Amino acid sequence: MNLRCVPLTSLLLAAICPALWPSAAPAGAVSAPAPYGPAPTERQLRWHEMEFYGFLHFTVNTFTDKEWGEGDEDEKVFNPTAFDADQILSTAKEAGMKGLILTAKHHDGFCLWPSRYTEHSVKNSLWRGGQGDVVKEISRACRRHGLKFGVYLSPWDRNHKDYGRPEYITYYRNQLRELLTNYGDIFTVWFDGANGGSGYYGGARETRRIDSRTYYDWENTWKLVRELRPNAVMFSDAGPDFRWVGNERGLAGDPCWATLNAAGRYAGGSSQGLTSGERPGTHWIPPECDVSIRPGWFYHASEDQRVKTPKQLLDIYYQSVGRGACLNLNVPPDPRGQLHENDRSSLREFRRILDATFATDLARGAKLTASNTRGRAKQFAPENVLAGKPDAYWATDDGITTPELILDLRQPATFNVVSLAEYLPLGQRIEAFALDQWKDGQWVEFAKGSSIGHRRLLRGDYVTTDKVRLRITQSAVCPALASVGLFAEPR
Ligand code: FUL
Repeated sequence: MNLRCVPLTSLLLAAICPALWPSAAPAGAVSAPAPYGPAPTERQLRWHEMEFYGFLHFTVNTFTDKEWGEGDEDEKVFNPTAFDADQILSTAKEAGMKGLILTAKHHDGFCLWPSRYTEHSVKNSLWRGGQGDVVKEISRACRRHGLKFGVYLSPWDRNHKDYGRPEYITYYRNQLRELLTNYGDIFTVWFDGANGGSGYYGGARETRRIDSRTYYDWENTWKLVRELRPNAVMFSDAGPDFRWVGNERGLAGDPCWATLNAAGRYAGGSSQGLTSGERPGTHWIPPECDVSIRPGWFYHASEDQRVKTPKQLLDIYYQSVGRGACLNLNVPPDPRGQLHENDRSSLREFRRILDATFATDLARGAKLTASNTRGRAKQFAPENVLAGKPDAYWATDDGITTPELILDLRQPATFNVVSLAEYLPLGQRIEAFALDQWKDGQWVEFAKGSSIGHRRLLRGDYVTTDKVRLRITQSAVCPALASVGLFAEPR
């Protein structure tokens, strides 16, 4: 092709048929929208992509049938009869989890790894003759099965004699250092907000209260994590990388903003505003929904018949992942050191339904018409929302905050789930939207919402139509929409 002919050809085509050649501007000539408000870091973006991962609550409680150990448990009670990291990992993988977070130490202070800073660990248990290391086995199994590995290290320690004193902070950081240097890559460190109270405390058996705002000196602990594992994201009630959603039922708010006003917040502080986030917010601190597949966080045989059903898990999924949060689903190993069959079968069916739902995107191949495209540039064309490319998005001109996008499906399709996603590097921009179906010669609204963020799933009655219209009804600045999908749950 004669390259010198291209501009002329472009102009001619654009003049004759703008619909076929919407890119009046040469690629790159139109600038991208300016980011709005706080935006995610690279490590936060990687975390958003995970969407669904698991929690493993496992310690002496698994053998004493408690939820919170006192700290005075004999190490010998920890004795899984058939510990099998591969059984746990293959279950998590089949369920679609992208990572697992292990309670390396829960409030009882018992360490699942042979820490050199305490005797209260697996090294004094009967399991594997005191030679075992659960952190090592789970972290290695994570790598074998392609899942990321994360650690939970309870700040509250009901065993340690120094808890409540400055010496304990040194102990805590020493343990963190062990976990972050001896077990390979770590995707997250999970800092629990539950703090202080009665305990064994090296034999003192008393109640110790701490000031959660100052005692832990979080700033310096966060620094240590950044230094040792710069790619790891940190959780607490207040971030810094992702936040607690404010309940343990796995439910994000509606709306759910990824942003928060960070000033004055700390782990163990007020949970006000955590469920819905705050707009526009000073920081990007998106929510994680943590919830257990059973009533308790630890395994109790008495709860074997109370495992959440696939339907309950799906409802949680749509109200967590479907509202732009990540879902952290706890699956507690039993005294064998394996996941119970009831939990496994519920997870299997949950996954089967999700896979069947998202196998076919009924919007693929649709003809798209937007009321506005930024600079009429191909780079920001509406087709980007169907492209499935992480860096492509549809954007409008600055000042155009209520555009419309029509998806002509070319033939009738039946769906009950709509999936939307914003292009996160430019911040959370869209504040309200509505969806219409073409029905009996007119547009009829069938769903509406406010926040979108990383992913918004609207699940409702089945709709059969050959045309769908998305109306952005409020946006702080011009929207940047990364994807639109239409899906049908199996009936
Ligand atoms: C809470 C803890 O007290 C529970 O035992 C559990 O670990 C949950 C995830 O966090 O704060």
